[in-house]
Amino acid sequence: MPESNLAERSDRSEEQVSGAKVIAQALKTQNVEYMFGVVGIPVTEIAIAAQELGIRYIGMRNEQAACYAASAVGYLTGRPLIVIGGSSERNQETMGAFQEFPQVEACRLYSKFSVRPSSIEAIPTVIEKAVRSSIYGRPGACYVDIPADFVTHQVNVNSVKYKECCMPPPVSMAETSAVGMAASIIRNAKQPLLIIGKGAAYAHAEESIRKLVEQCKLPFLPTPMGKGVVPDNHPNCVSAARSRALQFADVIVLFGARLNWILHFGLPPRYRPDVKFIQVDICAEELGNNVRPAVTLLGDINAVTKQLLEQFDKAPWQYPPESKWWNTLREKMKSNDTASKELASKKSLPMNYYTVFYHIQEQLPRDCFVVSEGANTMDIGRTVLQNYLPRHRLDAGTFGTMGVGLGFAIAAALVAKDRNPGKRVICVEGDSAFGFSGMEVETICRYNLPIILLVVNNNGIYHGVDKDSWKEMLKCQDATTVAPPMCLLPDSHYEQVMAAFGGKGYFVQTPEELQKSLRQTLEDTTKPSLINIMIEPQGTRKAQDFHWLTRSNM
Ligand SMILES: Cc1ncc(C[n+]2csc(CCOP(=O)(O)OP(=O)(O)O)c2C)c(N)n1
Ligand SMILES: [Mg+2]
Repeated sequence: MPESNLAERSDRSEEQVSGAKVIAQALKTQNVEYMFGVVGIPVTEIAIAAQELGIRYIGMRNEQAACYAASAVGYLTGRPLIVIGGSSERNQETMGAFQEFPQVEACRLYSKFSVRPSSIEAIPTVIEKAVRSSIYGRPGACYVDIPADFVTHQVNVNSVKYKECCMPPPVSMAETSAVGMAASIIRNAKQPLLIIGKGAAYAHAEESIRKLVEQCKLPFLPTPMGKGVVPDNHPNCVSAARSRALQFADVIVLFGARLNWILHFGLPPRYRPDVKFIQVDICAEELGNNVRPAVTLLGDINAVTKQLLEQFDKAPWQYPPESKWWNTLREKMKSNDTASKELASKKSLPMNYYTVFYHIQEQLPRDCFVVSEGANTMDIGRTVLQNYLPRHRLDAGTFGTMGVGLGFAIAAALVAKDRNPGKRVICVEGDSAFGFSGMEVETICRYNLPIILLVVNNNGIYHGVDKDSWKEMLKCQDATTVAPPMCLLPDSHYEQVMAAFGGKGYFVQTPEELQKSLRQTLEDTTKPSLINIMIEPQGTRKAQDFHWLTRSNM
């Protein structure tokens, strides 16, 4: 609160302020810019109070989508998620109050800090701690519980003390001896590989990692959300030979990438049993998971990469660009590229995934945000759609949670509007994935965010059936007994959902229709649009070296 206001108020000690206003002011003091939610008793007043203070309030259609949107804003701006939940009045607790539930306990499992302030006066301290906890160390969500009576009750303005905005997270660096050891292991590697994870993107380590890649001429592989930290079209990017690179690398440096299922736990047969991992991570508890690392570098990923660079500045070294390893990787990339291009060039209808993504990639603006979810849609799309900038890809990530796409797209569109006007948001959705948060199309239209939604429609989850087979199936028996669980209603007109709220909808079946509608949507920067792209219901991805890459989608 500005000093002058405080001075003015100190001599009017009877002035009262509601809990809702205290919450809003505490959030504002912590530099919170965006609030996403669904209002109802008792939280409506909090949203209104926040708007009065200039916090942007975005009303969503579902709290899940609101959380997804807020978490994506957090990822894009470095200010993770604070969840504020309204709970029942304290004096009705244990009596079976309206929506009574042990919310603080329930959220404790899923958040870094979960608490109910002890009084309205305690709210600013608790909110400062929630914001600080969410951004210090490994970032993560925090929960603040607000009983209904806190929202409306009034307290004396002078009894509330606002806490200054917390300081930015301190930057930690790795032990010097460990950095020296890591550099020496890299220098002695025969088949080195860098893996760039989401942590590197979050840490804004793009400049230093790119310098390391280029100075030492090392091959690198991004994880799904690490895409763009170094551009996908960089000559040292070996994404197109991913399995090969993982399988035969003898030294792997992980920059903010966990050895979880996405990286096949770091275990054979996907890796050499004797591979040496160098783990760079901000979270100590992550170090040593699944595999015993050769060296661990605990600290801020950008700062630690700079420490590594110092080693290579002191004693310059580069990995020979004409090594056998580089040649193996290049050969594999070439053959995989050829296989994808062959699939993409197929003229048969309905289209396949590769044809669709090839045409999207052709027109994708280089600086756009790409949001994606689905199974095949997301996995295949990721291999074809390129990212050239860090923090410009948002997908279902570690948890593979369907339903995140529209919230993420809304977040990216808001951040783009405020910080990078003109940048487009392309949201590539499987038809099933789209359904999880489909009503957020109304939110997109209400705030007139010019998002381009692309629904890759194969009539189902992983695959479906065509219209005729569907009809045939229903002739014999009830759908609940015969319809394959993966099937959704064939040929659904998802574009009409967009049209229903005033956006532009397209239904496309051919490459020409897809090209044309994409061109039109990209030209129109004033409106949201949805292109419903029909593809073959039984189409799958090209053959994989390892089956459980696809099995993990289940
Ligand atoms: C919240 C949630 N529920 C269910 C699943 C299981 N699941 C994985 S992918 C997927 C949808 C895949 O279908 P679609 O989005 O149409 O993509 P496709 O593979 O058909 O291209 C589902 C339901 C999940 N990952 N998350
Ligand atoms: Mg599908």
